[in-house]
Amino acid sequence: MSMAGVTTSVENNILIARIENPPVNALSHTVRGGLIAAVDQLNSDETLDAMVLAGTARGFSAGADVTEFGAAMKAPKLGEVVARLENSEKPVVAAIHGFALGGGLEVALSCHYRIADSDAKLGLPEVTLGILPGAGGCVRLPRLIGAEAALAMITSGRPIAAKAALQSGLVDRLADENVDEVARGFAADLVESNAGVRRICDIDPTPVVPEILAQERKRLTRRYPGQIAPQMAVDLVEMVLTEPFETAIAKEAETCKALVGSDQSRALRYLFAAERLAQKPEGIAPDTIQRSIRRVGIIGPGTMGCGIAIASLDAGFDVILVGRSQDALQKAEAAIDKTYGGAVKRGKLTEDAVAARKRNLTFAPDLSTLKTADLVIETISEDPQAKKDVIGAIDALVRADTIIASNTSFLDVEWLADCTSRPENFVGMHFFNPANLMKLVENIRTARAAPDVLATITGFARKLGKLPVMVGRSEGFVANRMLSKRTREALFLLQDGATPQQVDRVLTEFGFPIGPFALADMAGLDVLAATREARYAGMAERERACDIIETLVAEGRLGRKTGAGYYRYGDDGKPTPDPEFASLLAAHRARIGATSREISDDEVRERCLFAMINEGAKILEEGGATRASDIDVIWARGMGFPAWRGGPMHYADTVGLADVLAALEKYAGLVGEDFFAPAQLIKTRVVKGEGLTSQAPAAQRNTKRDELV
Ligand code: T1G
Repeated sequence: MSMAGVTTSVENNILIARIENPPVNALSHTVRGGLIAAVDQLNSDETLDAMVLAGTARGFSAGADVTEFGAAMKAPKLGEVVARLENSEKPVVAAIHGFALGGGLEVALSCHYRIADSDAKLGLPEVTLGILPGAGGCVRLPRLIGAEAALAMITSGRPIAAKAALQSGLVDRLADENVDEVARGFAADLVESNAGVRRICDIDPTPVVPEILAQERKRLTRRYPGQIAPQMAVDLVEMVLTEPFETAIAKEAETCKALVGSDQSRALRYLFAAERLAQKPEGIAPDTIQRSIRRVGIIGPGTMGCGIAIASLDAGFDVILVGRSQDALQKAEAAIDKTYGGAVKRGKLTEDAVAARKRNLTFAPDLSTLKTADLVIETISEDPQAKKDVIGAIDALVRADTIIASNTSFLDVEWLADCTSRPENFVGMHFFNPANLMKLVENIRTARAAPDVLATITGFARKLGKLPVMVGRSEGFVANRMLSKRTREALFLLQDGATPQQVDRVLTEFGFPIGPFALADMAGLDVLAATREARYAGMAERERACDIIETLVAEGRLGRKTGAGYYRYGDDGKPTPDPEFASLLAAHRARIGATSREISDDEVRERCLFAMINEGAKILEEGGATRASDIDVIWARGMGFPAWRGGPMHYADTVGLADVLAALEKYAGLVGEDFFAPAQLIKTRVVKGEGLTSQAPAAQRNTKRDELV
């Protein structure tokens, strides 16, 4: 028998119900209906003794259907489905392969037994969407595996491996192959031994000492500052330990429902969709056939080149790393060995795995070895002429269909494409340092690049485990271009009367993991001074005169590495305010004739963030990004913008774009037209009553109408 979303068949008196809702078996309305029908069939047909509930294709189930979140959930709701499964009179065995996530795991928890494929992942990722499990996960999991282990899963949102699930008691048995078969055998044994049902609702929760919950609250405040869902998870689990099962289930559903309507959840759900949309760059058909990439050439064995080499080796590619001298190549090899050595020490990789990767790596002192490369990434220093020469030389050497990518951070990609005879096969791939760890990659679409080349670099970056976002031609692309505006304002604020500690505090309170000045000290002020020098020609007068970095470098204060920069660093490596810096700043103010005034925290926040938002809007209107949501993915997933605020563009809409515009106009008067003249796009959208992330009128966008369980 088949019901849309769940199919059933019978084998030896055992009902096999299969969730079938590609791609990830989300628990949409039809699946929920199908699950109820399956339980009804099991309990009404006397010839049936037990049921195996399995998934299909990629996994068991990825949970509630996030595309249904905007509307009231149609009956049967998920809460009803899991109650019906748990209350079945005949045993139900979940056969989990691939993944059981969120509502998917809650369905499995309502089954009486759980068998998992040894490669399966089980988790409650709701917190990453700003909500909490709302169909019994917070109530059943602590009863089954204890409050502490349950809290760890609920508050981190991270799935656990099947083996760990077995150890904690979350699953009853692992299957090395064919989990459905094993589950069927398990069900047959249950019937044979008359074992009957075993419901989690009948387990009495084990109390937990209050200190553990208090410690957990403190840890979560530090780990997820500003986020409400993780804190509420502790309250929920505490409640679950004392309240009767049914009351706990009702309170859990209420909490989840309230969170779905929160701004934080809306922002995180927006990002979930934005991240996936970013993988489908505009103008490239999803079925575009990608070119085959096997061998990757990397030119420039510096930090960036080595990082990209490691990422490529880790993903199983052959890598040819080209450097100009043996000395440079030896240094590169030492750096790569050091990274891999660290991974072995931490137990992340075995010696054998490292040896296998190194076998795929060739160090080459000249370009000729690149003839066989399918993709060549150039990572030499940002010297325009040197880049031009190297790219021209690669072009003359490699196959006609080989893709050439430049890792430039701010050079004009069209000008670089002109150095080749293959502009259709030339793109930018902007990795971030350290490239083996940082997930974000800005792929740069050149005007003449072929669609299959763009599809290929998207696919290649994904294979490296990166999050690629396609951006357009624009100086500094999206991340660095917007960051430079925040840096500029942070420095202007120092001239106007703020301190590094105030600016850093305001931005970390906003949710950034680190403030701009502590970050600058970490990056090295000499490095930032060099970037400033490169940008000097394009700077306004006030920016040129704001030479605080140069003063610090001249004083030998290069940041953390010299023990002083904007802050002073003791042996513990912690930044502390430094009176010497305060005198340097006072001298700087006196020299340029700046008058210092009291700066409010609101002004710090608005100037730093609105300068970025304004730049983001300019990037959009110039085609440097095709979607506001792509900019948000870059910032929230790659640049530390608090994800629960959705990214800068989404945040502007939350504040209200008209208010952002009014503030920009105010600061244009206060700081200067050069710096705060509002982007035309913002003005137009405000006139139309639209936001940056959506064409829909603000009132329509902000309706609160979500129901889930
Ligand atoms: N609902 C609807 N669509 C989903 C979905 C979901 N839960 N999960 C994924 N998709 C779509 C996704 O948008 C994409 O679509 C395609 O599936 C492939 O996904 C009551 C409240 C399962 C590990 O948070 O973690 O249950 O872009 O590109 O990298 O307590 O998707 O192709 O059109 O991500 O292989 C909790 C979220 C829900 C799980 C697969 N569940 N999903 O990763 O592919 S809340 C989650 C994932 C809940 C209950 C509550 C991953 C994955 P498109 P993908 P992937």
